Amino acid sequence: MIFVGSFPDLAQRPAPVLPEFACVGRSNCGKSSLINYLLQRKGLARTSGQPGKTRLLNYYLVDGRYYLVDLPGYGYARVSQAQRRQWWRLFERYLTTEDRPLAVLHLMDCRHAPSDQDLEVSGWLVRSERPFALVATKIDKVGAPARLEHYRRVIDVLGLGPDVPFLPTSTRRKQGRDEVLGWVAAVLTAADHGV
Ligand SMILES: Nc1nc2c(ncn2[C@@H]2O[C@H](COP(=O)(O)OP(=O)(O)OP(=O)(O)O)[C@@H](O)[C@H]2O)c(=O)[nH]1
Ligand SMILES: [Mg+2]
Repeated sequence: MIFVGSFPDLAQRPAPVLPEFACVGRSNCGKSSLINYLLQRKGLARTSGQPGKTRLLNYYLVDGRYYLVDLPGYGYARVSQAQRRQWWRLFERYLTTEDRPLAVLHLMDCRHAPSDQDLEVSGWLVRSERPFALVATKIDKVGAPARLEHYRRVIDVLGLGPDVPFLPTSTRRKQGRDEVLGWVAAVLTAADHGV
């Protein structure tokens, strides 16, 4: 794994063009933590108890084959309106423009019901026909008996069908890594075979 760099906008993304797996989700939902966990490199992607930590598009090259991309979270109240609007536009363009091979990990903190922005992002993903998976984060924060109910609420509010992979994770308890990497591998294999 190589950290390729941080880029303020889409025009400056790195060459070569390789498949990108973007971690998207609300501010503080655990995107950077998931990337560290997937790459088994503590502290590589910057994480924080304070929302708004990730401010650029951060690219990590994995096995020389694909990029994991850490994006700023949406819905962070403590940056200016103008900054939030700028990120949201960047984000929409990134998810809806067809200029690069892109698959998306849409992360949701499993404790919370999806927000309006989560719904909007989910709608973009469905319409884009790109491969995407829903990743439930921080499952250690919900007791096992209540988990299924939380999962069901997220899936129902987003209105997703059974064809969308649902991947529960906990970076704290180290759960879900094999499932997420398995999905990434399956998407890469399908792309290799032109599926
Ligand atoms: N209990 C628990 N806490 C987690 C888990 N994953 C992340 N966190 C915590 O959640 C907080 C936010 O994590 P980040 O990875 O920085 O979240 P982010 O989505 O990258 O946040 P922004 O970059 O600010 O949008 C940190 O305090 C993490 O330690 C998890 O699986 N379990
Ligand atoms: Mg982050």
